[in-house]
Amino acid sequence: CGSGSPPAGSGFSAGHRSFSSPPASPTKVCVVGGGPAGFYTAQSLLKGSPHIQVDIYERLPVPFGLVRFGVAPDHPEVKNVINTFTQTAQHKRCHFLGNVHVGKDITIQELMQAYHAVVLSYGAEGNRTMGVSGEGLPGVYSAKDFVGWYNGLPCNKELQPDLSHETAVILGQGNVALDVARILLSPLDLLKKTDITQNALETLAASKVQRVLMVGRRGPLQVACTIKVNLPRPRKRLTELIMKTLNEDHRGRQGVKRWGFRFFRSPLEVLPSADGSRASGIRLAVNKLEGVGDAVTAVPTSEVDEIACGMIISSIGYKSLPIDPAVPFDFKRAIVPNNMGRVEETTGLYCSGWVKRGPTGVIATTMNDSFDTARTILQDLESGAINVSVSRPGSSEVVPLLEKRGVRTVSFADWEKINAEETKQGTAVGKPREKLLDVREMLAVAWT
Ligand SMILES: Cc1cc2nc3c(=O)[nH]c(=O)nc-3n(C[C@H](O)[C@H](O)[C@H](O)COP(=O)(O)OP(=O)(O)OC[C@H]3O[C@@H](n4cnc5c(N)ncnc54)[C@H](O)[C@@H]3O)c2cc1C
Ligand SMILES: NC(=O)c1ccc[n+]([C@@H]2O[C@H](COP(=O)([O-])OP(=O)(O)OC[C@H]3O[C@@H](n4cnc5c(N)ncnc54)[C@H](OP(=O)(O)O)[C@@H]3O)[C@@H](O)[C@H]2O)c1
Ligand SMILES: *[C@@H]1O[C@H](CO)[C@@H](O)[C@H](O)[C@H]1NC(C)=O
Ligand SMILES: *[C@@H]1O[C@H](CO)[C@@H](O)[C@H](O)[C@H]1NC(C)=O
Ligand SMILES: CC(=O)N[C@H]1CO[C@H](CO)[C@@H](O)[C@@H]1O
Repeated sequence: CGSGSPPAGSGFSAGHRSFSSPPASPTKVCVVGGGPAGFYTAQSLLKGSPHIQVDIYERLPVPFGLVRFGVAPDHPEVKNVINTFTQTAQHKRCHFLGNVHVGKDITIQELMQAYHAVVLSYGAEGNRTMGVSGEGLPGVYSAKDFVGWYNGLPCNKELQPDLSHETAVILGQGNVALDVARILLSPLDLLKKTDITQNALETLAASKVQRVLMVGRRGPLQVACTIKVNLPRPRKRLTELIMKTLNEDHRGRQGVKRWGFRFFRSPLEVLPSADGSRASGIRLAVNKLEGVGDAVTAVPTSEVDEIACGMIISSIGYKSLPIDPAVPFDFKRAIVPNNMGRVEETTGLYCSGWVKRGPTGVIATTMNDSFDTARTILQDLESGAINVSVSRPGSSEVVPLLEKRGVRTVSFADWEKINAEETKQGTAVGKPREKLLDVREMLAVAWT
């Protein structure tokens, strides 16, 4: 990832007749969200035209989205894309403005007035729900929260997952489910050299979880289908997981850790403990398959199955949420409805990444679709669909407006102070970084 090249510049840039009459003032583009989609869209726009300036607004004081808060700590090589994103952020026509919650601190309409074009790249911050009774019982977690917890997402730092029971059930068999299973079973010696949070390490050290079952509604042949973007890789990762858990001795932990799959099972009900205070198991419908190929669906039979467990992690997918009432939203598909990245019914508004296509796909998929959106924007600039003859103030209007509302932004240089602090704290304990978990603490470091 990260090595792909953006689309060639449109006629809007050098080499075309329009170059002789460039816009009087820079073309100002605003990107909402500092994850892979935001950075790849910015990168591609900057390369595509010398007249474009890009401001990236990010809710958190720290950039990179799921590369920081999603990608598993034991896969550091995946995070190398951060180098490319850093180059983009340091580009002279790019600015990062962290600590801005778009939709709350500033509306999309205000951004659209200040910029020639606005790109929504704010990802998928919700979780799909199972829609079964008992889902809200203590002991049931969404994979999104569990992942956020071990990766240091500020809003998940208080999760305190209860790992005092022997069996954990993960619902779903996607790559996130695999990540969670691996973190639950990996030897501590391996994890403690990663950027997993200290808090998660301590909780995992005291874990009694011995057995992790990954439950899927369809069969073994459909597992790969959910990740069909890249068939050999998930197969390889599955094999790696099997080898890892079978071959390693789990020093310092009781017994032998086991994991396994349960196929053809859909959640029916989370079973409460006798006193009703927490989850103690899950009741599953036994399914049969109908249809062919990718369209195979699971249909429940009258048969049911129960698994006793002390922990249930629902890993059935992330979900995008609406950002602002003024922006169209398709609640059924949970995306911003768009045509090649152009948000429906809203001139000047675009989208890329998970909020554009839904919460599936690896970083390379997100890179490709962000390049596609950038290409669409460059086309609209060239065709005049975006009117650049009026100059726009960009951040020179937005930043004072934010200040008036008591919101102070975090620049990329500010983030680099946080980065240096985290790296320093990590080095002291033999980790690549120790993440700051608290937004206030991040801000204090950023603004010293
Ligand atoms: C647990 C997990 C592990 C993964 N592991 C891998 C992996 O190993 N390899 C791989 O290739 N892919 C992996 N992926 C997939 C990859 O992370 C996604 O393809 C990619 O991150 C999607 O990019 P995005 O920019 O659309 O969303 P995100 O990465 O979620 O970025 C969205 C950004 O928008 C910000 N934001 C949200 N709301 C607002 C707002 N209102 N105002 C301002 N900013 C806002 C968020 O804080 C975030 O920084 C993983 C995904 C998950 C969930
Ligand atoms: N290392 C990596 O490359 C990596 C790591 C993590 C994530 N990612 C990527 O990030 C994306 C998100 O991952 P993900 O695991 O959240 O999503 P995913 O791959 O779409 O997997 C979701 C799982 O939930 C199941 N599911 C969905 N709705 C369900 C329901 N109502 N009841 C029961 N089961 C249900 C799906 O089953 P069905 O198949 O039957 O729909 C599937 O097993 C994926 O594209 C993934 O490849 C990549
Ligand atoms: C991204 O696009 C390139 C070029 O079109 C293609 O070769 C590659 O397979 C795509 N990758 C993904 C993950 O979609
Ligand atoms: C662009 O905006 C200017 C100023 O409002 C206006 O005069 C011009 O007609 C517009 N051009 C197009 C193509 O809409
Ligand atoms: C496990 C689970 O489904 N967790 C949460 C997912 O998101 C909804 C809100 O959208 C929460 O109510 C669930 O608790």
